[in-house]
Amino acid sequence: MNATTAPASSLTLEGVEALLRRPLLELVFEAATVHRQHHDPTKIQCSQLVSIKTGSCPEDCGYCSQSAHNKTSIEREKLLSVPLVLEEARKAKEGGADRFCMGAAWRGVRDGKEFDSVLEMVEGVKEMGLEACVTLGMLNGEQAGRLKDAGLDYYNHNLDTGRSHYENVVTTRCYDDRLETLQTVRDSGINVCAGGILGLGESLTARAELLLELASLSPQPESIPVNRLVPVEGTPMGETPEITWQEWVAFIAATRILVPKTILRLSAGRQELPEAAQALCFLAGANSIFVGDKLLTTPNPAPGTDAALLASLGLSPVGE
Ligand code: SAM
Ligand code: DTB
Ligand code: SF4
Repeated sequence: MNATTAPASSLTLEGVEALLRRPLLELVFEAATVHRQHHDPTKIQCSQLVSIKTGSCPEDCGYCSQSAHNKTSIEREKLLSVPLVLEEARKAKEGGADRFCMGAAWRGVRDGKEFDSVLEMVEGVKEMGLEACVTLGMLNGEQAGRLKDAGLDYYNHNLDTGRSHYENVVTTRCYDDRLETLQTVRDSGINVCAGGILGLGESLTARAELLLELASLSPQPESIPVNRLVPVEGTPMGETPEITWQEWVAFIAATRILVPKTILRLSAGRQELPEAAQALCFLAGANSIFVGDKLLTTPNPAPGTDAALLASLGLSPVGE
C-alpha cells in the first residue's frame, strides 16, 4: 500500500490549527490539488458495513448506541452466523461495494469459537473477491497474525478525538490503549484504518490534535474514516450541538493535505450532510463512502440516492 510521512513543516499543533482556520475555499483548493497528484479524482471507493455482533459492549463510549452503559433502544444480538454474514457480503458486492467491513461491539478479541467464526467470515469475504475489513476492538499480535493469514486487508480502530478530549468521551480505556492496538495491527502487516468522529463537543484544538496524531503515525494510515456524530437518544452525547458543514469540509481538506495518499472516507453522518457539502468534500479529497442503507445501527443514505449523487458529480465507484 501507499503509505507516506506527512510534510514535516506542517506537523505541529499550531500548524494544524492554522490549517483548519484557513479561508475555506483556499483550503479546499489546495486539498483538491494535492488529491489530484495522488489519486484518480473520478473514483470513489465503496465500503459496506455489517454489524456482526450488536450491543452489550462493556466500554462506555459516550456516543455509542451499543454501549451497555447507555440506555438506547437497539436490539442486542449474538454473533451472526458465518453463512448469514457471507450472504450480506454477496449482496454488498452485487450492490457495487468493493470492500466489506464487519464490526463487533467487543472491547477486544477473545480466542475461541467466536473469533474462529470471524476468521471464517474473512476467508469467505476474500473468496468473493471483496476486500475485507474488521473492527473488533483491542487485539494481540497473535490474533492480528491469524487475521492476516485469513486474508484480512484492513483493521479499523479509531482514535475518535484528540487526546485532551478523550476522557470526556470514554473512560473505560485510554488513548495509549488505542495507539498500542494500532501498532499491533501495523506490525502484523494488515493495513491500518484509523480515524475519528467530529461533533463530540471538541474544541478546534482537540480536532487538530486528532489530525496531528493520525498524520504522525508512521507509516500513515492507509485508510482514514471521518465520522460525523450520529446523535443517538439515550447516549450522553445524544444532545451535543451539530457541527457546521463548513467545519466538516475543513477537516476533510486538512486531512487530505496532511495525509496525501490515504483513502479518506466520509463515514457516519452523511445522511444529515447536504449533498452540496458532500460534493465539496469529494472535491477536497474525500474518495470513499459507506454504501448501503444502514451503517452498524444507524441509517445511511439509500443506495439509489448515493448512486444518483455520484453520477451527477461525474464520479464512479472503483468496483465499476
Ligand atoms: N468496538 C469496536 C471499537 O470501538 O473499536 C468497533 C466498533 S465501533 C462501533 C467503530 C467506530 O464507530 C467507533 O470507533 C466510532 O468512531 C464509530 N461510531 C460509533 N458510534 C458512532 C456514532 N453514533 N456516530 C459516529 N460514529 C460512531
Ligand atoms: C468507522 O469509522 N465508522 C464505522 C466503521 N468505522 C466501523 C461505524 C460507524 C457507526 C455509526 C453508528 C452506528 O451505525 O451505530
Ligand atoms: Fe463498544 Fe465500539 Fe461502541 Fe465503544 S464504540 S461502546 S467499544 S462498540
